[in-house]
Amino acid sequence: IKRNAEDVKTTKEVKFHWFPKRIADLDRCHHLVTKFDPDLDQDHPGYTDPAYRQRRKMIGDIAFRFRHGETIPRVEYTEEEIGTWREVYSTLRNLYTTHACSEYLEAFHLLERHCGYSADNIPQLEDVSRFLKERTGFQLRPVAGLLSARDFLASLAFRVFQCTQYIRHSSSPMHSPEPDCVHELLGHVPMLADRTFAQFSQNLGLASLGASDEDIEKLSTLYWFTVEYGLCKQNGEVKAYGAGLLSSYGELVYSLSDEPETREFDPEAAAVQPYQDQTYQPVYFVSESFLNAKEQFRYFRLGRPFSVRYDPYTSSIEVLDNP
Ligand code: HBI
Ligand code: FE
Repeated sequence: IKRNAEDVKTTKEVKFHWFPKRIADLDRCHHLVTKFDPDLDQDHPGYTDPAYRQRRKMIGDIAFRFRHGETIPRVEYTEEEIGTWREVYSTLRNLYTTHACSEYLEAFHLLERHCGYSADNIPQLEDVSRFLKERTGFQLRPVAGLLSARDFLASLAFRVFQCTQYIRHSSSPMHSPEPDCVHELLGHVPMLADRTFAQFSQNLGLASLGASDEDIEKLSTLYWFTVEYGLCKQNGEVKAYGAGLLSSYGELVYSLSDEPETREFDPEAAAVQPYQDQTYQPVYFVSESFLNAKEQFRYFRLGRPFSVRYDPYTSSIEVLDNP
């Protein structure tokens, strides 16, 4: 993305990008990436379906109009949309018992009990956001599509998860080239209800504030191999915790089979590992635990000339100079 001159501030002759300091500044972190947009990407399953594109615009408008602090408007999903959800939900649910980590399973059951998670209902973002806020302080805000890595990571620093509200095209229920509510609600949300995982996510976000483009690329890649495609050890078995796995039947089965290569998680290695957004990953990283991953990340070095601290009382960032 292009940024104009006023987005680049100078201190001590070091330039760094503008970044949000208060949680309401996230209203400015809305730069979308058009890579998988159904209006522009000819391979998108909804490209030739004007009704789908119209629906996407309607739901996208909720996100464009949304400002921090507002209630997230509810969407009345159509029978067709609920049908798509039902197909993915019922297929994946059977796999979770054997393939998902225990933290995921625990949260998933709570979401079924308290948050309208079921095969016949697409949960509302406002209800899920309230649930997360009570569990870990995370909250959701609606977003209209794939966000720039910089804006997406910045929101994590405030324990805000930018969440799509539309659903994938009904012609391809088991796959979507871009994030949609199936991916967010079944992949990300249960993990954000875990305290240690929530802290790890926020730490990735804090590290991204004001970072160089190169460091944003490293943090995104690290995010990719942990939050999206991470595996972990539990009672001598390997389980999935990555959202890209937990929202994809095919890759969830594949990642835990003996086919792919797996390596012990190491942040320095994961941050520079080439990744795949069109097909299954060539390699997966296995963490001992989230606590372990979080501790390892403390020693991850970036080129930023200052550090930041989050003040939870005011939901704002303090910048600390440390030469
Ligand atoms: N945007 N809406 C949305 N959802 C994501 O999960 C997401 C994103 N933008 C970037 C991103 N994820 C990551 O792949 C990293 O680049 C941070
Ligand atoms: Fe994701």
